[in-house]
Amino acid sequence: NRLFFCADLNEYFVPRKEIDNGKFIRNPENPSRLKLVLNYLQENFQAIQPFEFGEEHILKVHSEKYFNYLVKKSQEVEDEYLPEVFFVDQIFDTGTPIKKEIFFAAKRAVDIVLSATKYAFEQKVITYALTRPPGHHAMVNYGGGYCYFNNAAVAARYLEEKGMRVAVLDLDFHHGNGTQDIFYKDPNVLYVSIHGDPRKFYPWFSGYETECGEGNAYGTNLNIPLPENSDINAYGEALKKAIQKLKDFKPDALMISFGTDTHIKDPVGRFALLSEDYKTIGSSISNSLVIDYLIIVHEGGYNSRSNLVAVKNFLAGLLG
Ligand code: SP5
Ligand code: ZN
Repeated sequence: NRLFFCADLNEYFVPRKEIDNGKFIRNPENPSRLKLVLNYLQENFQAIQPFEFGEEHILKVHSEKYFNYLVKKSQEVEDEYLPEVFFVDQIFDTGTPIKKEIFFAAKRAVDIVLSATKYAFEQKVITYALTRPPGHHAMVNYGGGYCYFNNAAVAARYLEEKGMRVAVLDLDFHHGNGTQDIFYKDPNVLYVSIHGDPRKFYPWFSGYETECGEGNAYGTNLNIPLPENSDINAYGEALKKAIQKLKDFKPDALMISFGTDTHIKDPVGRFALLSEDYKTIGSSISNSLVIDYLIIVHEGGYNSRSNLVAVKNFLAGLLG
């Protein structure tokens, strides 16, 4: 088998509530959403043992100010703290509460993705990192969108420091504003994202097609927003553009930020991808790109059945 996985669902970390549309709702980012995927990976592929990495890896993408905020606030908090003033608290929404366990869980999620990345690099195999909390909304200075540390970005920087050109393809329903923020001025890391149009969907303040990168990194950021209810026809067209951009960049390593909240049955995302479409997506990627190192990082996806079937079909398409 060409695929190995590294997983930890951090089951002790369960955010309870968030504010959606002015009302308290149950926070959908919980461990049970990924349990079927974990079983599937365990039954079909070999596991990689996770290592503990130093905090310095996290500090290569996040500011000390934000890192220290998380440490301090998680030590002080009782129960669950929702940010009171966004951007004064180093958190920008109510999906991202602070609990005692959060620093440990967020650090562990980074370690899972770094372990999968190191293994892919050393063994030249494809690896899947299944963990939570997810990462792609976490910015240099702020957490948000259920994300505390940007798992994929820490791993992308780890590869970058080994001298590689790295591309991040973000297939979560939501724009990965955090990953974009972290690499916006970095010409060695390409960020490409297909997502719900931010004029209508979270994260609202970024994900527009006019955001292309800055300075000598201009052209290394590509946003492809799509309207509500986009199906595989629209999605396939977007994926073609994304793949062409990746080809032109010629990366040594590719990280896929894989969210299954693009599935029609996902309760948070608003696309209309069907289960079998994920095979098409997986095979389009592997048929058109030759890349030495490939790491898939799980992001969003809030229906445990669609998480399972999307991952299963995506890997079936990808591995051929
Ligand atoms: C990692 C990730 O997928 N984060 C997504 C964060 C989205 N948070 C805002 C969601 C608000 C959408 N409300 C949908 C109505 C469900 N009742
Ligand atoms: Zn998402």
